[in-house]
Amino acid sequence: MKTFYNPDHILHAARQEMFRGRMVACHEVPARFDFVMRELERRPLGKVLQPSISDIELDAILASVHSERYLNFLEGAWAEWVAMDPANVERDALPSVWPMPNRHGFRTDRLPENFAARMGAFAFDSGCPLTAGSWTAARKGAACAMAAAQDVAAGARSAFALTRPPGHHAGPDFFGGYCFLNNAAVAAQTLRDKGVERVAVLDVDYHHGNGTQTIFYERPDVLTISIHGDPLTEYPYYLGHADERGAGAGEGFNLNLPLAHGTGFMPWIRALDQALDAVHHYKAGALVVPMGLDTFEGDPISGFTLKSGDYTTIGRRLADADLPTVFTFEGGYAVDEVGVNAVNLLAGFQN
Ligand code: Q9C
Ligand code: ZN
Repeated sequence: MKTFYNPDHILHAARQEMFRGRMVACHEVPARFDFVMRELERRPLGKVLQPSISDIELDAILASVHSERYLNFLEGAWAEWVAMDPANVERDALPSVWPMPNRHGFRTDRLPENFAARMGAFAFDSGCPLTAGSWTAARKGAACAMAAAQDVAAGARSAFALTRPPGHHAGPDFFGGYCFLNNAAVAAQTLRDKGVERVAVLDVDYHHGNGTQTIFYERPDVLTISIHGDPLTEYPYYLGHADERGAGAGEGFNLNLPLAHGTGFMPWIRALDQALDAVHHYKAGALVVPMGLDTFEGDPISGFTLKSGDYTTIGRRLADADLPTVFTFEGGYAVDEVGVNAVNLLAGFQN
């Protein structure tokens, strides 16, 4: 399989994230990308190349998965942050105030003019710093996802979009969980636009794919499935329960498989088989796998206990679905091992 990589990922390098009243070092660091790249050089899967996607194509696909006002906000956010206080060039931007539902709903129909207040309206946590280069890095990453999907739509068995920041927590009009633009949704929508009638997204990141679920929640043409830590105890907490099944025309086309903190490989792979049954039953024409490696036993912020060798098995099992498949790079914060685990999964798929 080809790997479409984002050389501009490095433009997104935040320093600290808010965690329980303190600023702590970011988990989502540029070295994650380097470890995957190095492992791909050691165990090649195919060509490694940059995407060639025009700005027009990219704008069109982004507009079909995110709202216009959200994209406008992200594009201008850094300039606004610095305009608010010139000293802000030294600090990453984080939200500090959020809308809460009241008797009028959320009233985000009338966005505040104040930048900090507007930022809170588009964010769901304070652990996702926005830097001077976040927009460009995320945008170029979305181009990788689009290129990978185009390659698969043109007949490739599989393709890998290697980029950061990750994407699966980004919704139609919100960022959070280290994600700004939803790369997996971009891949799924690209496959739809290229004529694949039914696309399945099977999210294997430790955290529920709340962004992807929200983007496709009312649509029957994209089946969204997520295997993740139970939101009762695990991030992102407010979405990802088993009773979320889709709505309207999308009813029955979202499947959540939450598993308890501490879950090991045997129950995890049973959930994967259940997910693959749903993909088969849906008669999907293509598969998108938001590939998080934070299910690993050594992950510093997650709670499953998968081992490096398990990722090879997962890759094989995914290949058994016998569908054209796009992989996007999502979480995985045991930095030294993330390359081996990612390439184990991809090689397991390919071999
Ligand atoms: N101190 C992805 O895996 N923070 N996002 C948890 C850690 C949020 C994970 C608290 C985790 C987001 C793409
Ligand atoms: Zn994750």
